[in-house]
Amino acid sequence: MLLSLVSSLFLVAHAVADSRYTLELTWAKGSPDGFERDMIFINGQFPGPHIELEEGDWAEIIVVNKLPFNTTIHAHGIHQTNTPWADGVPGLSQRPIQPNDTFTYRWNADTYGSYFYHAHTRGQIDDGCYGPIIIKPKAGIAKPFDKIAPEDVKLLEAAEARVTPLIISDWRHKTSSETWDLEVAAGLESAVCVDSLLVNGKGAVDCWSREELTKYTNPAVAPVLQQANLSMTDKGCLPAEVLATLFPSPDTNLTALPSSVFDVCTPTQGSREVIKAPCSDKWMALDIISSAGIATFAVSIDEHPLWVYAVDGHYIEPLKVDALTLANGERYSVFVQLDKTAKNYGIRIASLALAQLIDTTAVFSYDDAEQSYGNGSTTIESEPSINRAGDNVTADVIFFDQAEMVSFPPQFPQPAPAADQTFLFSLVTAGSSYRWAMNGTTYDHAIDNSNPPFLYQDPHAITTAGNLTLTTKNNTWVDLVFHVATTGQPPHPIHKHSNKGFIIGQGEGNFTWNSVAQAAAEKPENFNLVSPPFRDGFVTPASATGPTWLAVRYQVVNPGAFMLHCHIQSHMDGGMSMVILDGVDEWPEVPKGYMN
Ligand SMILES: *[C@@H]1O[C@H](CO)[C@@H](O)[C@H](O)[C@H]1NC(C)=O
Ligand SMILES: *[C@@H]1O[C@H](CO)[C@@H](O)[C@H](O)[C@H]1NC(C)=O
Ligand SMILES: *[C@@H]1O[C@H](CO)[C@@H](O)[C@H](O)[C@H]1NC(C)=O
Ligand SMILES: *[C@@H]1O[C@H](CO)[C@@H](O)[C@H](O)[C@H]1NC(C)=O
Ligand SMILES: *[C@@H]1O[C@H](CO)[C@@H](O)[C@H](O)[C@H]1NC(C)=O
Ligand SMILES: *[C@@H]1O[C@H](CO)[C@@H](O)[C@H](O)[C@H]1NC(C)=O
Ligand SMILES: *[C@@H]1O[C@H](CO)[C@@H](O)[C@H](O)[C@H]1NC(C)=O
Ligand SMILES: *[C@@H]1O[C@H](CO)[C@@H](O)[C@H](O)[C@H]1NC(C)=O
Ligand SMILES: *[C@@H]1O[C@H](CO)[C@@H](O)[C@H](O)[C@H]1NC(C)=O
Ligand SMILES: *[C@@H]1O[C@H](CO)[C@@H](O)[C@H](O)[C@H]1NC(C)=O
Ligand SMILES: [Cu+2]
Repeated sequence: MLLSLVSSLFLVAHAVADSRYTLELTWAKGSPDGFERDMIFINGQFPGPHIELEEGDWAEIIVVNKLPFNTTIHAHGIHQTNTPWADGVPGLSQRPIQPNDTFTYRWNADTYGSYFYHAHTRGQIDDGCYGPIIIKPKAGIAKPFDKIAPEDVKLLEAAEARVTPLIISDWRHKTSSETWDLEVAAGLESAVCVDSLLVNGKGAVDCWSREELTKYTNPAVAPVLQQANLSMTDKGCLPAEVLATLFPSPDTNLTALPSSVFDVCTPTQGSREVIKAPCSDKWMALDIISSAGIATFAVSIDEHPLWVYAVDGHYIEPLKVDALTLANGERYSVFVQLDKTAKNYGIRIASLALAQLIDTTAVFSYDDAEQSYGNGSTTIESEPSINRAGDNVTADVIFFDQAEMVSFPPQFPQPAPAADQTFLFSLVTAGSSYRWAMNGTTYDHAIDNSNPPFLYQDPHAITTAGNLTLTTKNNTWVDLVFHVATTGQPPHPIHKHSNKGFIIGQGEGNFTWNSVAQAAAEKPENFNLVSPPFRDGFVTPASATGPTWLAVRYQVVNPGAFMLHCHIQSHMDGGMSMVILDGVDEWPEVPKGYMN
């Protein structure tokens, strides 16, 4: 009996792991910004422990669910080549991990770079369930470092080997399920108003003065506020009344909102992350990762340009910038040259959302002659490149521009010149301001509990999800065209599981064509099929003044049931997700014993 149990365990594909991690999830009191609430810890830590792998390793990640609710863990950006059952999406690749259950994820770290793992059940990212994944590149792989500093290539490689994650997030004093319940009760997307921003799990509630709130109020929202005779709230938020006018909904009931959600700001002491920069290393590498629930950030380090050398875990021709825009789920790997006076410099993070003025500062601390890292103080004495609203303070501040990013090496990878199949999505709110849809139909969370999960079903027979599933054939090229159909939508950071895709075009106005080929024939200036950005997140342009669109092309190479969704947690929870059944003609057979 024991013998057969042991041998059947070993029949599971790739039972031999190169790297094994156990992640125990618990629900306990924590106060990352100085305010105590219930939250998720991983092995007692927040954020969770670093998972460090070598390119080519088989990883084994054992998740022990000590939470009082179901969960799953998704490795964001990991391809899951030939392991679609380890993708961590409830109802698609597995059944939820129930309280006191364990689930083991085994996957190959087939490409180097910066990734992260996070809960993929409802809004649990907003409860703190995430941690970084670092995959060290194989020896001998081509790197673009000579374009940064030819004389320092060895130092840059050494800095890359020591890379430090900088996980940036937003944080609320309500749990994700309380936030959802409030949205339902108020008929309003109250998740837009957060309490603090965190860097590596540290921050504080920092209430701005009325003068600052007035000074930094975005000119785009000023007229709306003026018309309502209102101003940004003490928390820096657009008042709920104004949001309710911008996103009218039959079920709006603002009396259901406690004043702490939009209005009252109560400062906390909190704490500040200090990144120690030893001058003697000459260069430092940071993996900047957004695990945000809602906000898009501007990120900058005072007086230090950032050399962006990889985006979403993929090398690019390095770009030297002063600041970058960081959307939910994105990763930027940057080098910082340690060539300035030893003292504390500010790492400035500001939300770019129109719905809230909020920022935070972490410390980039040089050692001094006595190796005492900024002399033990966290006082910052440096000149910012961006202000509290995330705008450049002078005209010469350079922001990372995705349109300029080119893969390295440049000849690889390349999109096919034409697609075999085109899907057109019409992104809208559906019925209420907190309900969203990828294409008219909001995601049905009953799918989370589908038994068996989609991957275990005949893909041709999956009908339960109605308008929410798409099918593709293996080894074909697919165009995804996202049409932001209504005015006033924020950028949507769309994430495709398993694949990276090429962002081949974008524009303003309605997408009135049937295919990219037609559109590109008429508007070649809106497309780049030669050296397009290659990413696993695709941010649609905001539709501030009218409709916009974004076109993405990807190759189906890994059959399985994968999610396509907005990475804003309240949009995903509100239904902005669909399922792509990739490669239905080569549907995989799941190793025996994998299903939970
Ligand atoms: C999980 O196990 C612990 C310890 O055995 C027990 O106290 C708790 O009730 C269990 N929780 C659930 C949801 O079964
Ligand atoms: C606008 O609001 C202020 C302060 O709340 C109030 O004093 C003023 O009367 C209001 N003006 C109008 C036109 O309602
Ligand atoms: C609005 O919310 C309040 C507070 O929760 C509740 O008492 C009231 O019944 C709600 N009104 C409607 C119309 O649902
Ligand atoms: C470092 O701190 C010590 C004690 O607080 C102080 O005497 C000294 O002047 C500081 N050095 C620098 C370089 O600021
Ligand atoms: C910020 O940059 C833009 C574009 O370069 C420029 O037009 C603007 O004047 C800059 N803002 C400030 C305050 O210098
Ligand atoms: C989106 O909805 C429209 C209208 O129902 C439909 O024609 C189209 O095929 C849908 N697109 C996708 C990708 O499902
Ligand atoms: C938790 O997962 C189990 C197993 O899939 C499912 O039966 C149950 O309904 C789930 N609970 C919730 C609240 O979704
Ligand atoms: C699919 O969308 C169409 C058009 O919006 C709608 O009539 C139909 O009810 C939807 N089907 C499902 C299963 O949601
Ligand atoms: C986009 O299409 C909608 C619906 O067909 C139409 O009402 C709107 O005027 C169009 N907008 C533009 C900018 O063409
Ligand atoms: C799917 O297509 C890719 C790309 O051609 C190929 O590498 C892979 O082996 C195929 N998968 C299956 C299961 O046939
Ligand atoms: Cu969205």
